[in-house]
Order: sequence, then structure tokens, then C-alpha cells
Amino acid sequence: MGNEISSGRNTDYQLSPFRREKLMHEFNTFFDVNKSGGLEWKDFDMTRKKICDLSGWESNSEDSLRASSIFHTVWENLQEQADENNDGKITAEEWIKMWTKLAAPRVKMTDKIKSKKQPEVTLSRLPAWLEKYVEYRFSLYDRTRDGIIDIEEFEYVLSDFNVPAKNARAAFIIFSKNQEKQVNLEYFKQLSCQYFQSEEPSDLGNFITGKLDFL
Ligand SMILES: [Ca+2]
Ligand SMILES: [Ca+2]
Repeated sequence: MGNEISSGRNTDYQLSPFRREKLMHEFNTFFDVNKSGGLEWKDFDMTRKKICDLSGWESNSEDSLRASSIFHTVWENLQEQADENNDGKITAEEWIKMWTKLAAPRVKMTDKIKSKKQPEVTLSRLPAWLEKYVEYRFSLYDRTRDGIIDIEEFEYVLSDFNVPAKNARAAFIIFSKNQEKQVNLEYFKQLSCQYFQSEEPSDLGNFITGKLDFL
């Protein structure tokens, strides 16, 4: 599947070290919940459960059933895109490979011959499964359910992922522009999109995980 010609993607494309580090940070800190070194349904099920528990959703409530269905879909879509050897696990290598494929600019064969320079990455939408996942992550942060994440909520939820309070607060101040910009779902999605795709270290989305520096 997906050889150079049929995929139409530049297969020489490599993610920058900056982007790789961000993606691995995301993989290790947030996706691999049980710290097994790989992603499995178990990791997604644990996140789903955590969101339901924190939100006070009873196991058979409409909200809980919806979360369950969405998490199954997210996991199935991720598997389709990343689980190359179909063993039900996504390794770090498969994760990076998937992102490399997604990021590889579409090229015409003639362009490839003309220039060895890598085309600039343009920010596009996240894959649909990830966008759904980001929405649930927003609801994990938004403890008071007012549609906005504040600095206390951000610090509180990240402490669960072992992010020091000082870093979480500093990061929040950066991407909220000194708390002048409301962090609602739309802005949170924009920042997340930037986190996964930006090559520019000063972009505000790079601070969305509470980590202050990459490479
Ligand atoms: Ca795992
Ligand atoms: Ca696999």
C-alpha cells in the first residue's frame, strides 16, 4: 500500500526533530496512559473512564455512552492509520510514521525532480479522529463546565500528568496572552492543531501541554 506514486506524497519527507519531539511528548505524556511504551485500547479506555468519572457521568447515561462510542471510533481510526503490522498496538515508531505520512506534502513527480527543498508545511485541520479526541481533552480540562479553561483548571488537570504547577501556569500565561484571550473550545482546537503541526517554536500552540521547551 501507498507507494510513492499511488500515494502522491513525498516519501523522502522527514519530520523535523522539533516536531518529532513534540509528537513523542504527546504520545508518552497523554496517550500512553498506562506507560507501557505503546498505545492500546486499554489506554483509550482509561482516558474515557477518567473523563466519565471526573464529569460524574453514570455508566449508562447518554453522555457516558456517547463518550464510549466516540472513544471506540477514535481508537479504530487511529489503528487504521497507524497500526501497520495489525497487532492491536501502536508503537512509537508507528506513531511517528503515521505523522510523517500525514505531514508529507503532496507533490507532483516533476516538482520532486526540480527541487530537493522540502515544501513548507501548511497548517491544516487535524485528522477527524484526533479532532474528536481534542474535544474530549477540552472537557477534561474544563472542570467547571463553563466552556472556558482557566489557569487553575489547567494547572490542576496537568498535575495529574506530572506537569509541575509552575510550568503549567507559565505555559497558560503564554498561550492565553497573559489571560486576555479566553481559552474556549475553538481556541483550544486551534492551539492543538498548531501543537501537532507547527515548525515555529514561538507559536503559542506549542505550549498547550504545559511543557515550556522542545529541543
Ligand atoms: Ca499504553
Ligand atoms: Ca502495531
